[in-house]
Amino acid sequence: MKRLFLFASLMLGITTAHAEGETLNLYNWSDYMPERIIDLFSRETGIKVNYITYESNEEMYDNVKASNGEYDLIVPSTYYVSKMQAEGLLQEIQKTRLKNYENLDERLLNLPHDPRSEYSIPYLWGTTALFVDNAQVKTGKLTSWGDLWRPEFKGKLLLTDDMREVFHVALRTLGYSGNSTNPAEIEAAYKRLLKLKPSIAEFNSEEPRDAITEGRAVAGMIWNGEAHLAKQDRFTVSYVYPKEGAVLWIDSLVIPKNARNAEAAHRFIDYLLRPSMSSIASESIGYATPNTKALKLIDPWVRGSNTVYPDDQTLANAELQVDVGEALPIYEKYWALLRGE
Ligand code: N2P
Repeated sequence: MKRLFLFASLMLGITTAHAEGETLNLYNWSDYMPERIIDLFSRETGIKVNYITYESNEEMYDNVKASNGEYDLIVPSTYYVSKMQAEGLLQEIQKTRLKNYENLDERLLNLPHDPRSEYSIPYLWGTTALFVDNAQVKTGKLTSWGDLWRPEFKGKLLLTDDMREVFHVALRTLGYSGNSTNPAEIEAAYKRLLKLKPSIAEFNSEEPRDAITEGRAVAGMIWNGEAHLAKQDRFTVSYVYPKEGAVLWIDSLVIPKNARNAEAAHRFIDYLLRPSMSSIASESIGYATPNTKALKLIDPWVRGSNTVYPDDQTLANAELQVDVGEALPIYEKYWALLRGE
């Protein structure tokens, strides 16, 4: 027994030595990859993971575009997968290297942003909807995005620091698509947002749940995973799907064309596709996994949560984000004006 143990640790030593010095530069949203997964991966492969964060697709895109191979793996939303692919910024994923690819739910593959799933592997998906701290808002329920414009919220709202999402909300209250490419509609949304401005306590995509748990905001818009975690700290918080429909998004793993360590990126993707790892991700950060086998391992308390795994009707009423193509500079212009830049 003792011998076997010695042998096993020698083997482990050899494996570690093999990849010693290797690094995977993971460029990802904040709070979007549990440390436990990174630790387990590094222990098994000897590859060190350098976790660098961004707070928005736009920030990530600018940095990847200007990069010189510094990023091996990134996690854009649908509309940046298609944009970056069209601009030649991504490399094809070698699916033959992914033993666990078959665990993925087919409904999240071959979607319009990557019609043959050649460049992206879904990591997590989720929603952006309303939250309210019922202990502090006593004037009736919040049921629609439009309720955020109530005068009582002056200086008390949290919004994600996310251009497309914030415009999505305003566009929906006007009855337009959250993916509008019509300049007049985008301008109307901007004017509507100007009216909301006095109510905005903060735009926060770094640690949005802190604004809730520390009492800086009493209502607003937030990602479902952040709401799931905030609710555990502050029981009076609820996550509400607005009647105009939630924002629906999918974030995927992609490898930049100029990545220095595409080999390690593939290994990490395959590692994440293991049901045991995918379920850790969903459970600990409160977003939904696209991994069918992982679903079965998830704590029923999380699996059964309508915040983390929205019901079919909520999903049918939500709108998936897509690329707005040439309308993007129009959004950017109004976003800068809104933010006072
Ligand atoms: C979590 C990031 C959520 C990603 N911090 C939203 N698409």
